[in-house]
This record gives sequence, structure tokens and C-alpha cells, in this order.
Amino acid sequence: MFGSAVKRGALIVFEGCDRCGKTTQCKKLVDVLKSEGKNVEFMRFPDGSTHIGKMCREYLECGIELEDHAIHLLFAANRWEAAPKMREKLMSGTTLIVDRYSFSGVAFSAVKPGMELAWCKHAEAGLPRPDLVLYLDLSAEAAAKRGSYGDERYEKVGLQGRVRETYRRLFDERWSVVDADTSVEGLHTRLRAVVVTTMERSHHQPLARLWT
Ligand code: FDM
Repeated sequence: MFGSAVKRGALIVFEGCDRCGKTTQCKKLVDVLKSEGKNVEFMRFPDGSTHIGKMCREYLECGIELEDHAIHLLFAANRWEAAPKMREKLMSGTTLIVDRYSFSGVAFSAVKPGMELAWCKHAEAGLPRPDLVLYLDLSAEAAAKRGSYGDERYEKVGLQGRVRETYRRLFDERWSVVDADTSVEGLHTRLRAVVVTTMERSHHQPLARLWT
């Protein structure tokens, strides 16, 4: 039928250091938007449902050791293996709300000695480009008040501070930096407004490729 072209979904990514409330906010947003009848799905990286994703999780839990470049490529590969399905969903009208993406990949790898930022970005170049990156900003002190870190590989105060600095080198016009040092409800209201605007704006825009 004429004029019935499918409106594409938006690719919306949440980023930030540990304890910033990303996962809580992603899930809440998906629940609320779904209850309003919107076509949205939650995703997270690493996606532990694949062989590659399982290796990433095992590495994070310190179950295996891997050379820094090798694990970087595995995290990226975990996104490349998901990319065709993501494209398909976006083009058929599903909005994807994603907990961590290439920016985590780069920020956490590039703080390691001998790991070049440009090299780290290269492995991600060409993946679907997010329409919006919501960066939940929280100082190390405010994060510390939310409880101590667990046993995962990167859950260390000094490292999280360096990761925060590296994230800043990735900001561009599609990023929105939001102060996360506030209540769950207050933050949700702010995020929801930006997300709904982005969903409307993205309907008829082509899906771009990251860092190309
Ligand atoms: N992480 C996550 C990476 O090092 N590279 C990546 O590409 C991604 C997606 O995995 F420490 C790290 C970042 C974080 C950990 O933690 C995942 P959560 O709390 O499960 O999101």
C-alpha cells in the first residue's frame, strides 16, 4: 500500500562506569515503553548467549586469561555477530535499548598499557551507529557511596576513573551526558523524554555506520 513504509526503530545505547544505574534505567525504560504499546527490546553486551559472548563473560569473571588485543577483538566480534539481527530489527521498526556497546569496548580496552585508542576503534568501525548514546555520568566518589565493587576484572576504583576519562574522548553530537547522581525516578523521567524524541526523529533517517 502507498505511504505505508515501515518506520525504522532507533538504536539507543546506554554507557557509563559501573554503579551508574545503566541496567536499572534500561530495563525500566523498556518496561514503561512496552506498557505504552511501543515496539522496543532490551539488549546487552557482552551477549552471553553465544560462544564468543560466553568467553567474554568468563574473561570478566577471571575464569580465563587472554591477551589484551585478543579479548578486545572478541568483545567486538560479539557485536559483529549480533549486527545482522540488530539491523533487521531496527529496519522492521523495533527500537533497541542497549546496555553497553562499542564505547565500553573501546573505553575499557584503551586504558590498558600498549592499547591504542585508534586501533581499538577500528575493530568496531562499520557496526550500526547508535542514534543516541546516553552517558550516565557519576563521579568515583558518588559511585563508591552506592556500595563496594564486586570481584569482576574491571571493578576497581582507579581503573573506573581512567575509563571515565577515556569515555570523554569518544563523545560526539549523538551523545547526551546525563548526571546520574539523582533518584531512579528523576533520572528515568529525564531519559524517557530524550529517548522518545530520538525514536520519533529516527523513524525516517537512514541507519548509519559507526566510525566510518
Ligand atoms: N566490557 C564490556 C568490555 O571490557 N568490553 C566490551 O566491549 C563490553 C561490552 O565488561 F566491566 C566490560 C565493561 C564491564 C563489563 O559489565 C560488563 P556489566 O556490569 O555486566 O555490564
